Amino acid sequence: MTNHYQGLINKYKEYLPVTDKTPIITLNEGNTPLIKADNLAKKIGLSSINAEIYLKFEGANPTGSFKDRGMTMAVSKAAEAGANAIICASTGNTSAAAAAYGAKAGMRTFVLIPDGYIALGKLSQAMMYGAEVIAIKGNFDEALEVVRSISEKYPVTLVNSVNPYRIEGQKTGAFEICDQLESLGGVPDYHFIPVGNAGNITAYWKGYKEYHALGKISKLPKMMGFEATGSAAIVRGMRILNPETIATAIRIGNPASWKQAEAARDESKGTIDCVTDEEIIAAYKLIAATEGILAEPASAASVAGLIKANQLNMVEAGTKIVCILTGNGLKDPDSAIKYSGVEVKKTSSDINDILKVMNI
Ligand code: AN7
Repeated sequence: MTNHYQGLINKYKEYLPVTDKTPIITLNEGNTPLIKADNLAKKIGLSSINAEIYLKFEGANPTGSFKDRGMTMAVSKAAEAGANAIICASTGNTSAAAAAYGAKAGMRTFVLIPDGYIALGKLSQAMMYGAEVIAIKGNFDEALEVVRSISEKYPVTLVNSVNPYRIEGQKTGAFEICDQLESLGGVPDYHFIPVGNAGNITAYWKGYKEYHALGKISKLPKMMGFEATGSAAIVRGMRILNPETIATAIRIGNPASWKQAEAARDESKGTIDCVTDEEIIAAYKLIAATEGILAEPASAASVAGLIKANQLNMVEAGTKIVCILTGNGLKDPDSAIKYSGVEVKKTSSDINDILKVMNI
C-alpha cells in the first residue's frame, strides 16, 4: 500500500463509473491547489465586505489545464472498451490533454484545431506527445461537427466533452473544492468559471449536486459562468457564426453543453454573463501581479466575471467565492509578453550599468 497520490480516479472511484476491470490511464492529475487570494480580494474591494476569494489553479494539472480531469476518465473508458484511437476538436487544451493521455494509453490520437487560433504552448504539447495534428480552415465549432461525424462512422473514440466520461472526470473538481474547504464549511457561496463549450460548468454543477445528495455539503453554490463578449452565444441566445476573443480557448460560438449550462445557472440561481477582452486582459494581469499566479487569458474570465458581478452588487457580504483558473499561463507566452506592459531592460554586464538601470 502506498499513500502517494495516484490521480483522481483512484481518489474518487466510488463516485465514478469505473470498476476493477477499468484500466486506469492516469498522469496523477487533480489534487490542484486552492489558493486563498487576499491581495486580490483587497484590490477589487471584496475584503471590505468580508468576502473571501479562493483560486482553484487547474494550471497545476500535468498538461497544464483542467482538461486532464475529463481526459483520464474518457481515455480509461476508451481503453476499457478496446479503443485504439481517439479524436477531438480543440481550441488547444483538449488537444494537449488528449495527446498526453493517448500517448500514455498507446493509442493513436487525432486532434483537429482551428488553424492559427491556438496558443503555441498547446500546439507544441500535442506535437510532442505524438498526436496527429490537423489544422482546419475553420473555427472550433466546425471542427467539432467534423469530429462528431468521423467518430460516428469510424473506429475512433470521440473525447470532446460531449463524451459523458469527460464530465464525470471533471466533476471531481467540485469534490476537491468541497474537501479542501471542509474545515471552513465545505462549500463556496459562489463558483465563478469561464464558459466556452460549457462542459466544465456542467461538470462542476453535477459534482456539487452529487456531494449535496450524499450529505457531504449542506448547500449549493451559485454557478456564475462567463463567456467572452465576442463569443457569447448563451448570453445572446443565438449561435455565433464567427466567434472572436483574444481568449482563444473560449473562442466558441455554439457550446455543446449549452442547455446543461443554462440548467446549472437556473437551478443554482446563478448567472451566465460575458466579459470583454479588455476585462479579461485586466483580470489576467491582476491575478499574476497580486497573487503570483499566471493563468491563461481564458481562465481570467472567471476573475473578470467576479469583478463585474461585484460592480453590479451581485456579491453578498461575508461570502466564500471560488474562481476556477482553468489553464496555465505558460501555455501562451505570446499573450503574457504582449499584455504584461513590461519592458526588458538591456545593459552591458558591468555592475555600474546594471545598478543604473535598477535605479535603487
Ligand atoms: C483554459 O480545449 O474547449 O466551457 O478545446 O481551455 O468546458 O469548454 C477549451 C476550453 C476554459 C472552457 N478555460 O471550458 C478546448 C476547449 C480554458 C479552456 C475553457 C477552455 P468549457
